[in-house]
Amino acid sequence: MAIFKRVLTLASVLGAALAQGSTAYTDEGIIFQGLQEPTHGVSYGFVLPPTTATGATAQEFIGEIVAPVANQWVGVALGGQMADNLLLVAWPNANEIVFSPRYATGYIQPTPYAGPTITTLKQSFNSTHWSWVYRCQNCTTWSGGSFDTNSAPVFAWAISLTAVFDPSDPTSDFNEHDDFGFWGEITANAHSDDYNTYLNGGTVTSTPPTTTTTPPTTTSSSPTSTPSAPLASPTPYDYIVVGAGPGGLVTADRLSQAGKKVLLLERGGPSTGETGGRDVPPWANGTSLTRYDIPGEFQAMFGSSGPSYWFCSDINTFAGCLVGGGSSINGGLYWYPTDLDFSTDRGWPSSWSNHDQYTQALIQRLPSNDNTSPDGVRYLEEVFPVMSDILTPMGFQNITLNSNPNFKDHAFGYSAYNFQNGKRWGPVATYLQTAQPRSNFKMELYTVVTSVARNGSTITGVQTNNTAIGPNGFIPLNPNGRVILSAGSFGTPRILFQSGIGPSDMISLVQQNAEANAFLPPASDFIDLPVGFNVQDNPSINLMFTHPSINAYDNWANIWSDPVPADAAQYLKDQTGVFAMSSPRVNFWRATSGTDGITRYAQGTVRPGFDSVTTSYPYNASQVFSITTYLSTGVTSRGRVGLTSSELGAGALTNPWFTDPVDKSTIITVLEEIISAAAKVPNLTLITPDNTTTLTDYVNNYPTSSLGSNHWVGSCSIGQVVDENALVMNTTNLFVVDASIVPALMTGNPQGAIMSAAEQAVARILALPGGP
Ligand code: 6FA
Repeated sequence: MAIFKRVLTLASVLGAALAQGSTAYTDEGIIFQGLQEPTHGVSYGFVLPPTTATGATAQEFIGEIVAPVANQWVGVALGGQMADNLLLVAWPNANEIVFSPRYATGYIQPTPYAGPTITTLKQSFNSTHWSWVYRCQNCTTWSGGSFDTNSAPVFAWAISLTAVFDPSDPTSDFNEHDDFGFWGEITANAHSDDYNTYLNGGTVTSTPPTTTTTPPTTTSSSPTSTPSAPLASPTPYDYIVVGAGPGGLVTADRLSQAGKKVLLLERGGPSTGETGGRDVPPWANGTSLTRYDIPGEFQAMFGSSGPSYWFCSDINTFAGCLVGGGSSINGGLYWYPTDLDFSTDRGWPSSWSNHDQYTQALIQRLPSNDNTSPDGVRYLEEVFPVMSDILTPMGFQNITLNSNPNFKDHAFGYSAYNFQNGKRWGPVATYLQTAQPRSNFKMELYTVVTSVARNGSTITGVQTNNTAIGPNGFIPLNPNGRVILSAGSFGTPRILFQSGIGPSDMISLVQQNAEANAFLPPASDFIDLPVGFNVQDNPSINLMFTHPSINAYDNWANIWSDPVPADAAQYLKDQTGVFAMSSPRVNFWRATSGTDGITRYAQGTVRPGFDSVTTSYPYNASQVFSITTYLSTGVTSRGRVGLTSSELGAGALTNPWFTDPVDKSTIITVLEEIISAAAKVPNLTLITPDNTTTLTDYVNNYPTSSLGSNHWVGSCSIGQVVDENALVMNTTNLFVVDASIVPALMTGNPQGAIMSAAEQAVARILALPGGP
C-alpha cells in the first residue's frame, strides 16, 4: 500500500542498514565470526566461549575492531539499535586504544556504562590501520537487554571521521557518528573451543568449520587480516530458489512438497517470532511478538521507532529484505485476484487464462480475513459509516470484498487482510511452515545471491557471499537442476544483469564493477532481454478529511514505545483489539473510462490518521482520516527499473507514474467525484487539498517521491523476459517467480495475485519435462 511516503527520505538516509550476515574470518591467528564492512573497511569480529560454558564465562566474548585510520572512533551496539543496548566505543590515542562501554536511552550522547570489564588483548597500529582485540566480560547482558549467544542477533556499527573531544579520556564525549549500519551477527557460529587459547595469547592455525573468503561485495582492507581458504564442500540441489518473499516461499514449498531437493536462499534475517525474529517492541518485552507479528505496529515500521533493519539498503525504494520479503513488512491488505487480472488483455499468455484453480489453491492455504481481532469485535471502525455516507449515494454497494473478487466497480467493504489469530500471517506462517520440516528443504539466511553461473544457456549454480555452504560462495545444481529467481521486482533484475542477461547498458554497468565483472560470462553468452522495462506501480493520491466521529488514534504516534496502555495490554493478553489489524479499515473500487476510451480501475484505501496535511486552515488533528486513491488495472503508464550506477544499487530509472497524461486526468476525475460526494456529508471537511488549491494543481504538484505505492510489477514481464512457463528466454533452466513476471498492474494490492501467480508458475515448472 502507498501510505508511508513521508519517510522515504529517511529510508534512503538509512541506506547503511544492510541486513547482511556475519561470516568467519581469521585475523591475528584468531578465527572470528564477524562483519568485514565494505564501505569504511572496518572489521568487527567476535569469538564466544564454547556453548558448554556456564556462569560468568558464558557472559563474555573476545572482540576485534580493525579500522582504517580515517575512522577516528568506531562503535559497536550489541543490539539492533543504538538506544537501550550495550555500546562499545574505541579509538586510537598515542599508540594506545582507548575504549569505553556506553549506554544511551535514546538518540543522544551515550554515557559511560558500569558493568562490563574490558581488557585489551592485542593492539596494533600502522600508517593505514589501527587494530584492537579485546576481552569483554559481563557483556552479553545489560540493563534491560541482552543478546542471544546462540542465534543470529542484529548488531549495529557506527564510525566517525571526527575524533572524540578528548582522545586521552575514555569518558570523553563525541559528536554524532558519520555513518552506521546493521548486520546479523551469527553468534551460533561464533563459539570456539580455542577460546581459552585465544585469551592466553595463543593462536590457531586450523581453519574454521564455516570459513569464508571476502564476499564479492566486500572490500575490507585490514592490514593483518588473512582470510582462510574456503573449504566447505558444496551440496548440489535440484532447485535453488533465490528470495524468501511471497513468490519464493510459495515456490519453495511446492517444490519441496513434490519431493525435490530445495535450497531457499534469503539475503536478510528472520522476521516474525516463529522464524527466530526478536525485534520486539518495548511494550511486548518478554514475548516473541515482534514488530513483524503485530499488525498494529505496521505504522511504526517506517522510522517512528528509530532505525529498522529490514530495509533493503541497496534499493532506493521500500522493499523488505528479510524472511517473508515485502509480506513481512507490508500493510497486509490481501485481495483475491480478478479474472481480468490474469487475462490476455492484461498481457498474460492465453494458457494462463484458466487461472482460478491456482487462486483456489492459494485460498486453501491462506484465506483472507476482514475482521482480524480474534474476539470478532471491529476496532477503530469510525471511518466505515462516514465512507458509507460518501459512497452509497454514488451507487457503491457494501459487500464482503473477497467474496466476489470480480465485483470491482462501485463496490466497498471492510479491508481484507492475510492476518490470522490477531497476527501477521501471510506466506511465512503458512507455506514456510510446511516446507521447513521437510528433510529435502533447507533455507539459508544472510545469503546474497549475486549472479547465476552459466555454461552458455545452461545454469550450473549460483554465486553467493556465503562461503560456508560452498567454495567461494558457489552452490551447484544437480544434473538437470534449476534456479528460480524470486528476489523481487528490483532484486531479480539485478541478479540477471550480473549474470549477463538484460539490456547492454545494464550489463555495461556490471562490467565497470571489477568484483561483479569477474563473475560475468563471456560477452558472446550475453542474452539481450528487456529486463527492467515494462514496469508499473500504482500512482496514488491522498485526500485528507476531518469528521467529528473519527478517532485518528493520535495518528499512530508512539505505538512502538508508548502505545495506549489498555490497547497494548489487551493485545498482549489474547492478541485482540486495535493492534490485531494494521491501519486501513475500508476499501473501495470503481471502474472509470479515460478520455482515450480505456477503462481504468481506481482503488480507495481509507484509514484513520494521515501522512501530511497541507492546509492554511485550523483543523482538529484528532479527527483526521485519509483516503488514498490508486489507479490500478488499466493504467497505461510504464517505467523502467535497473542499476543506478556501477555500485550496483537498484532503483527506478524512469518513474512509472503518469507517463501517460490520461492516467493523471482519469485519477483527477475519480478524485473530483469523491470530493463532490463528500461535500454532501454533514460535518465532513476536506482539509487536504484545502480550498486555496485546485485539485488539478494539487495533483500536478504532488511530490514524485509520494506518488508510488510499493506495488512494483513487470520488470521481467511474462511474454517479454520469461516465457509462459516462467523460463527466462534463451536459457534452459533459469526461471523467475515473483512480482517481476506480472505483466500489468493487478486490480488490488498485489501480494495475493503474486502468490496465486506463483502457484501456477511452480505447477508449470514441475510439469516441464527434463527437470531434476
Ligand atoms: N502488497 C499487498 O498486497 N498489500 C499491501 O498492503 C502491501 N503494502 C506494501 C507496503 O506497505 C510496503 C511498504 C511495501 C514495500 C510493499 C507493499 N506491498 C503490498 C507489495 C508487496 O509486499 C509486494 O508486491 C510483494 O512482497 C512482492 O513479492 P515478491 O516475492 O515479488 O518480492 P519481495 O520483494 O517481497 O521478496 C523478495 C525477497 O528476495 C526478499 O526477501 C529479499 O530479501 C530477497 N532477495 C532479494 N535479492 C536477493 C538476493 N540477491 N539474494 C538473496 N535474496 C534476495
